[in-house]
Amino acid sequence: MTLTPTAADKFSFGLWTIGYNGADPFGGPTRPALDVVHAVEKLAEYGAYGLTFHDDDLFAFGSTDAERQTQIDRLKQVLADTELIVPMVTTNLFSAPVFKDGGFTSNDRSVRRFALRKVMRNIDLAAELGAKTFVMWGGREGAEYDAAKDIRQALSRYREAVNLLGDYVTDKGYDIRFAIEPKPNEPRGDILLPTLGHALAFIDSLERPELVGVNPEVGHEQMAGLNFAAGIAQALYHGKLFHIDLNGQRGIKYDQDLVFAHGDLHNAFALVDLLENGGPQGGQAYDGPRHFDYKPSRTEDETGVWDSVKANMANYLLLKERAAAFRADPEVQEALKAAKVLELSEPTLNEGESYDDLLADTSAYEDFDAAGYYGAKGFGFVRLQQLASEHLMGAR
Ligand code: ASC
Ligand code: MN
Ligand code: MN
Ligand code: MN
Repeated sequence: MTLTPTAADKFSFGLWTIGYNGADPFGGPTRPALDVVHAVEKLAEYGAYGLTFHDDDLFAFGSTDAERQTQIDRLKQVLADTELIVPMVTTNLFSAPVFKDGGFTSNDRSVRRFALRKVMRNIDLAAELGAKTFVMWGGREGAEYDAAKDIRQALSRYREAVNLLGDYVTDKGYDIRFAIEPKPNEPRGDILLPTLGHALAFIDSLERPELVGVNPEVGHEQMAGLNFAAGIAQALYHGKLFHIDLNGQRGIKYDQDLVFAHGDLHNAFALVDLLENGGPQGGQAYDGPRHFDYKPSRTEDETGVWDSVKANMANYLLLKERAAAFRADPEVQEALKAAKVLELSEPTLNEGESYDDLLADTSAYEDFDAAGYYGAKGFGFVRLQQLASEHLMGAR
C-alpha cells in the first residue's frame, strides 16, 4: 500500500483550516492571511482532491458583488489548473456580529430572514461549483442562559429553515444534500443539536428527511464525552453519514481541532477501520470525502501549516494500512470468532420463527443454564483489543 495521497483517497480540506491565522480568544494572528489560489496549488501538490469553504472564507463578509465575483473567478481558474474539486460548501452564520444570537434561530426575525438569504445565495454558488454536499454548522444557534431562548421554538425555526432550503434545492433541481454538523458548545454556552444523536432525531422531524444527513466532527462528539467511531456506526446504520470532519481532540475540553489522530489514537484506528472495512459485506462503509476540519496550531509558521496538511493525510493512510493488517491477521480472525463478534450478525430468531415458537423452545429458557452459562468462561475482548493495539503500534 502506498502512503502517498492520491485523488482516489478523496482527501479534502476547508479553506478556513489551512487559512487559520492563529487568532484565539487570548491573542491575535500569528500568521499572515493565506490566499485561496496559493492554498489550492499547495493542496494539489500534496495530493488532496478537494477544497471546501464558507462563503466568508473566500470573500469577506460585506464584500461588494464585484469583489465576490473576482474571488469566485480566481477560485474557478485555480480549480481548472489543478483539477481539484469543491465537494462541499458551507455558510458562515457565526462570525459577523449580526449572528451573535444565531442565524436560523436568532430571537430576531430580521436576522433569521437575512440568514436564509445568505445561505440561499451560497447554495447557488455551491451548485455552480458542482458541490454535492452543503454543510450546516450552527455554531451560534444556541444560548448561554435558559431564560434567553425558547428551545422548542428555536427548533421549530431551525426546522422551518431546513424545510425551506430543501424546497429550494428541489425546485432548482440542484444535486445537493444537506449535512448537519453537531457540536455541544463553543462558541455558545450550549448549542442546539449538540450531538449526532440529537441531529438524527431532528432530521426525522423534517419534510424532506431524505435530503438531510449529518456531518459529524471527531472532536465535537468527543467534547461531549462520546465515542466517535460508535456514533459514526450509528449514522451509517441510519444511512445518514453524508460527510465527515476529521480532526483530533484530547478529552472533554475546548474544541482543539488538532490534526487527525493527534488525539484519541485508538478511536481513530477504530474509525478508519469502520470507514474502510466496516461495510455490510466487509467492504467500504463510506465513500464520501475524507474531510479534514482542524486548525494548524497557533505555534506554527507556514511550513508548519503544510506539515500539518501532510500529517492529516499520512495519519489516515497509516491507520488504513494498520487496519488492513489487523483484518488480514489470522490470529485476529480467530480472536474475533472466539469473542463471538461475528455471531452478532446472526438474527436472534430462526428464519420464520415466531414468538410462539420462541416460547415453545425450552432450550431458550426452561433448560438454559443462565446462572452457570458464563460463570466460568469469558469473551476474550481484552485479547482482541490487545491484538488491535499491537497492529496499531506496528508490532505486528
Ligand atoms: C464549519 C465546521 C466547523 C466550523 C469551524 C469554524 O463549517 O465544520 O466545525 O465551521 O471549523 O471555525
Ligand atoms: Mn472543531
Ligand atoms: Mn467541522
Ligand atoms: Mn471546526
